[in-house]
Amino acid sequence: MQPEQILTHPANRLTESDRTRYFEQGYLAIPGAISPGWVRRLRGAMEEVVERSRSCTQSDGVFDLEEGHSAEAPRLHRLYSPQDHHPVFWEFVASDEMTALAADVVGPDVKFHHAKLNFKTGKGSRGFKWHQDIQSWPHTDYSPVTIGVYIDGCEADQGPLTMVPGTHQGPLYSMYDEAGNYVARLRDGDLTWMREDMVDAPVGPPGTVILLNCRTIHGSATNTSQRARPLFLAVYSSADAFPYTASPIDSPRLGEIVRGRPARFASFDQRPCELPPDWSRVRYAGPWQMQKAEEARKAAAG
Ligand SMILES: O=C(O)CCC(=O)C(=O)O
Repeated sequence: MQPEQILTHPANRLTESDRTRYFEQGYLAIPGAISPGWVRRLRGAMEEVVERSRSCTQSDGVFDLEEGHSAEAPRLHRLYSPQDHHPVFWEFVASDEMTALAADVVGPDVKFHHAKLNFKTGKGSRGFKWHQDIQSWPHTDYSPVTIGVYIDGCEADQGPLTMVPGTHQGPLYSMYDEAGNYVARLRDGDLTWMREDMVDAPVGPPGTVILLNCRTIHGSATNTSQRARPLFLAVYSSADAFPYTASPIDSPRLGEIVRGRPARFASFDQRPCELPPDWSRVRYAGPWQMQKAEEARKAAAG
């Protein structure tokens, strides 16, 4: 569904000015938007999955392990598809708490695509280079939104999400390097126009939400603090937007309607989107492995 049509439906949770800001900036931060009850449940589920990661010795399709991970002191980059590994996460994805927010920016009929839980354990956990999301999972329109929830809150030294306002209206850049490797980040040469004072890095207490449009340029810095920065991320679209490539992160829940009704017609936005590798044939390695592979290629090239 296109923004003009979405805005004809009354908002559920956001004020009209917040909605306008989302469509103007390409993101919106809402400090403490998620209720303390849900934050407590998410934290409990997260602690359970971290316990499970203690027996994990190498990254697999479930956990992406950070350097130095051990049974005694788990260090995790990410839990893939948390909604398939703990019932509380699916309950949350499909809850009114989340889908009412999603509906405010994608329209009344809401479809789930995928989710992940990024941990950024602290004491130097890597950040994310500048990227746009939609090139990794193209859809027939640009309604997809990622709803990020800072379970324990986020402060400036914990590597918050950083966004460049208005970039959802600009071009989609390549996520391949000059040699044709998919690197899930934008090329430095495409970003020479970017200045530090253009970047926004909202922070907030536990339950703070970031609504992020799929075209917006964003990234995040290293978590230099001693504290983990768990960020639960769930991707939704309008029910009438359809992915046309395999998803990098698969789930039996992909495509489930979590609010409203399924579509009878698809929505199309003609603006082009670069295609990712065919994720049904090429395993999606995640941004950290891609970064390491890129560093190794650079080192080998001298
Ligand atoms: O966890 C982060 O800091 C960034 C997450 C992100 O940009 C992504 O998963 O696409």
